Amino acid sequence: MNRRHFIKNTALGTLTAAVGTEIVFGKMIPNGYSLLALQDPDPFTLFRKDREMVILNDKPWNIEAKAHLLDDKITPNKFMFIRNNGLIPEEVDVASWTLTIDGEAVRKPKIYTLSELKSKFKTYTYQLTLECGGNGRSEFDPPAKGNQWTVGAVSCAEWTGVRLRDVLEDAGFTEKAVYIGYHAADVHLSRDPKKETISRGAPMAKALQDETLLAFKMNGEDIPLAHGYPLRLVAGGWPASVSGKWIQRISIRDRVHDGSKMTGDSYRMPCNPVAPGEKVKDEDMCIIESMPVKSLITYPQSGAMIKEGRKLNIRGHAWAGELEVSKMEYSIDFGSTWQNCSLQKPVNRLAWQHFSADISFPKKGYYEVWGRATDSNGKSQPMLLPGWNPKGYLNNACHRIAIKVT
Ligand SMILES: Nc1nc2c(c(=O)[nH]1)N[C@H]1C(S)=C(S)[C@@H](COP(=O)(O)O)O[C@H]1N2
Ligand SMILES: [Mo]
Repeated sequence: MNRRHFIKNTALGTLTAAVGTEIVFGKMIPNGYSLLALQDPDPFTLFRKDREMVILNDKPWNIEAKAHLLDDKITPNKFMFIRNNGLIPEEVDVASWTLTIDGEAVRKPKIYTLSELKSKFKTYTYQLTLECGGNGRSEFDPPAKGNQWTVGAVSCAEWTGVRLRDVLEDAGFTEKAVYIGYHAADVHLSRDPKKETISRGAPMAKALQDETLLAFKMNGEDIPLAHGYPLRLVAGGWPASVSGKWIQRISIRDRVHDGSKMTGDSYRMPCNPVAPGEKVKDEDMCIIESMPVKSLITYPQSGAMIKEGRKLNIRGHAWAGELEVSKMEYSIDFGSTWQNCSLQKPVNRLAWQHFSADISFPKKGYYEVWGRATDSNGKSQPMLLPGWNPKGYLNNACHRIAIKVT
């Protein structure tokens, strides 16, 4: 056999260094072969995700759920989507982790250790809905660049932490305070330490809400690394990009925060509707704040079959950004007529609400069940698609499942 098919000594040296011990039959490694020890571990094991979760991207990691996986009232880690813009911090040292409060409008910059945060301030627990602004992007035409989320970039976990308000008030801020901006420990894809992956924020009014947390627990345990361990912002009801993970610093700004992904097309929508594909001027783009009303049928799974004469019990969740969902309906005739579902109140503000209904079908055949939520201002989900926008944000179209009555 031609020896060029085997790896060269220099390459073997590099591999040995990477593995950290002698590769005993290293000379026999076929050229181009990648050693198992140097491959990324499988993401389902690495992040403790269910194997039905869908990997949209591995650099950076972006993983979404399917509708039927989101059936739990409180989303467990294994079904929680991951949305990363950069690389997960590699070494998190909890003992030396600090949170700095600074910015133009802080009275006096202050640094807290994690244990100070936990002991100095009262702890609160809320269920909070986090939906990526790009959830549903895959349906827009012309298509928008970015992760092609279908319906699964939403979660409602139980978050425990201290109120951001209590920390900001402890540091103190002046009347100049307009906005907060976060700074996090994740690494830019280029690995350039001068580049910030994402640094977003929210107006003071949102930062000071009771439910805006600096969280250190998710569902009663340490936050999983991929979801922001050891400290993350959780601002329910707003695009989840406001909920910074791996938080190290929060700046109290005297202007609208201008960090990475606050400007241009990022998390911004045309202030007024535009035609599909139209170019939108920078000054005509507005920052996304409260997310629009939306719902998801989480049971049964699309494609389910039911015997003629039996009732189908459907269930799912509905949410409406800062608002409450006041009505949940379903249709089995492509939106011609609508019937009410029963709808629960949220356990706390900004938590999703659970709905259910028992559906009768008139005869054998193919049906679609469409779900439509209406918020407390009377706004309903659009049946098909909402307005096109350059980055494919805020697709809150009715969720639909296929049913066969046999
Ligand atoms: N530091 C940091 N925080 C971040 C992000 C990120 O890439 N880095 N992504 C944001 C976006 S766009 C979303 S949708 C949510 C996703 O949160 P999750 O991965 O815990 O579901 O985190 C937000 N916080
Ligand atoms: Mo996002």
